[in-house]
Amino acid sequence: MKILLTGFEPFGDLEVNPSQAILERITDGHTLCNLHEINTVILPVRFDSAGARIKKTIQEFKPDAILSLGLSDGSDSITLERKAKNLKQDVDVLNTKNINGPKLILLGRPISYKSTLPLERIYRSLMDRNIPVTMSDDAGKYICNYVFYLACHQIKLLKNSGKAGFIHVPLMSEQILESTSDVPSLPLSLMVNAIESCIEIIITSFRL
Ligand code: PCA
Repeated sequence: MKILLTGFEPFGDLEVNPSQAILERITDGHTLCNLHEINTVILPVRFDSAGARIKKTIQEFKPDAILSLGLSDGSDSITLERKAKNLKQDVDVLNTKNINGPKLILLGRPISYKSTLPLERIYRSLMDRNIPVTMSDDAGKYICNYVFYLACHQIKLLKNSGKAGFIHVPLMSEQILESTSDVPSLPLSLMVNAIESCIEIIITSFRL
């Protein structure tokens, strides 16, 4: 099975994006990577280049499933995104000033796409293992929602059985400074375990 995993480069004043750190650990030796064809892409946090890269990768690699990860700064749980909106808002991340009002991502396309990943099963599995997990209907209007929407759109064009979805992760405890220790975070190893089990559940969902 072909699985595309995507994460993001650091942005704003972040030195590490946990989505990238998690995926580097997974591709660094998990047995999943020997059993399946896994392609990991770390996307820039820019609408134009991230959009072009995700589209090209899906067209060339033709994945069966896409799992995209991104950081949700301030969150304290693994957040399973249920819905990608056809909306994007350019934001200057350094000044957090809106440059433009929201715009459609793709003209004449659905107002939203639903995640086609087995989110209920993933949710139950993480809950059973006491990993903080929530479901969300709002992936924002920034690059994460944009990549999520484009991935859902491209996989639909590619194959009917294809699945795509997005998971937001919190900051890693390892990157929290003592002076900001009240900022929510989760340990990297716990997030790596959580995402590995998400991938396993996605793979088995094709056999059901
Ligand atoms: N999080 C941002 C963009 C990149 C990332 O990791 C977002 O939630 O849109």
